[in-house]
Amino acid sequence: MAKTIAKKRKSLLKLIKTAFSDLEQCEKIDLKDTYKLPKKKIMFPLENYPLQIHVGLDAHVLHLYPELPLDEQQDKFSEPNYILFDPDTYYSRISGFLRLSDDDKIILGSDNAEQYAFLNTSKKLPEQQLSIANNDGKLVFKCHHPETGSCITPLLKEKKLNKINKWRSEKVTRLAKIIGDPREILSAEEALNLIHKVNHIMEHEVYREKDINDQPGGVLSIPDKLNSIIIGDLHTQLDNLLTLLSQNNFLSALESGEACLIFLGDAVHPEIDGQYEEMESSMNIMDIIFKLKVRFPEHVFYLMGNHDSFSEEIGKKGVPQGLFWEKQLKKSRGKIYKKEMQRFYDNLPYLAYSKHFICCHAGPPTSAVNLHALVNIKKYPKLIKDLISRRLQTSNRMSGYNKSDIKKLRRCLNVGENTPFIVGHTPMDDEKTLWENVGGISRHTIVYGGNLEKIGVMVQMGKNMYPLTYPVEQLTQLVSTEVKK
Ligand SMILES: [Mn+2]
Repeated sequence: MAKTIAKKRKSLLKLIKTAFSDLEQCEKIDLKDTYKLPKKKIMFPLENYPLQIHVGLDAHVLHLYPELPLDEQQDKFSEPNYILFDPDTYYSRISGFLRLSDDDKIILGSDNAEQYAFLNTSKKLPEQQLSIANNDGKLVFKCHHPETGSCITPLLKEKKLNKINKWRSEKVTRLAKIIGDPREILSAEEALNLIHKVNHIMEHEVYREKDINDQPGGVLSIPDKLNSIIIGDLHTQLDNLLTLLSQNNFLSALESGEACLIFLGDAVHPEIDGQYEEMESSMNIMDIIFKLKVRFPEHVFYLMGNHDSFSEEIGKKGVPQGLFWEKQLKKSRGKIYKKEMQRFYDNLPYLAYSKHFICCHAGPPTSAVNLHALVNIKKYPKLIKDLISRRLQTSNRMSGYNKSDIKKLRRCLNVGENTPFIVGHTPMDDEKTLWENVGGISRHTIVYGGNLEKIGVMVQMGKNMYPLTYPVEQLTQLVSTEVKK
């Protein structure tokens, strides 16, 4: 293994030297390995090696890594991706990055607010300083202003080469300690114990005002400073959830109490053709979410979705999934467990918000509303229906919600008029997992967690919410293997 790496390194150096033989070498840094980019385009067939990039006059350091699956057995992702990030923040707090997918181009410059937030680049950069394109796995660099300078350096030391996946593997180990073997189905007794603990927490869940009957109310008022991570309908895709927890500093931020996970409901009931009746995966994912809730009672929240129910009306293509769900729970875990699940549903919040976002499963209320009614939502069946089932208004669906409903909700919650409104429930296509400004409504975002290829989430960093997307990996398998070690 070490030999192959050494060999690869050698051939890479050779490659770089060929590719950059006509380049002026950057004089500031290690002359052997660092190249100052000229104005003309440079093509660079980077394989599995990361690069360090110095951008602009202040030589701000960025890292460009190939995005590789954690499991070495798994093939590379279908398309060669790279991620660009600031190594100073990337490993230590929840932070953004830019993905350079095939045929993508990133232009580093002063023209993009998200770039400052993600990469901490200087605001003094020219509008366009450096562009990096991914052309079928080959990187094309173009430095638009050689006078302000950009350099690249290959990161060939083994420690750097494997840094991301080593860092992620440590999280898999921690995750395994928290959730145990995700492939192991709990016994009826263990499951009952677990849901008892969860329901005990739910009776006095933090950040929830009680309703007039002294029951947990419909609203979670999340502290502004807690970095919220908002996850759309998982529909039993456990790999998606575990992939997410192995990424960024999400797990560390949960452990340190700086972040919280907010599930937008509908973690149950597969959405895959031919699997609508299968209910074991629903039990399994709820068990995992329950384990997270017990481990992080004040930092994991689950909002009510329309599938979180035993109703005969809930289903997909004629399969009454609500009824199948009820039957499965009674059969595998007994009547008491089923009752406890109903109690869990009865105690769920419907909406979460802070100064920086509002979220719920489906849509905003479509009629007059106030905070008191939202807290006492159980008295208002129409309000419940709006929040967990209503979809966006279209020409074929006039009964849907619209821009003014979102506006009213912001006003009712006394938050700024540009506060992001984030929902799940209505994936817009099979390709993506996160859609912004849906229906032409600014800061109206839909997130969906059940896509088989990728998982997108809305993540709070400071005062803003940002979309981040990750390729789904077989983390259930990896965590399971880790437990058995
Ligand atoms: Mn739904």
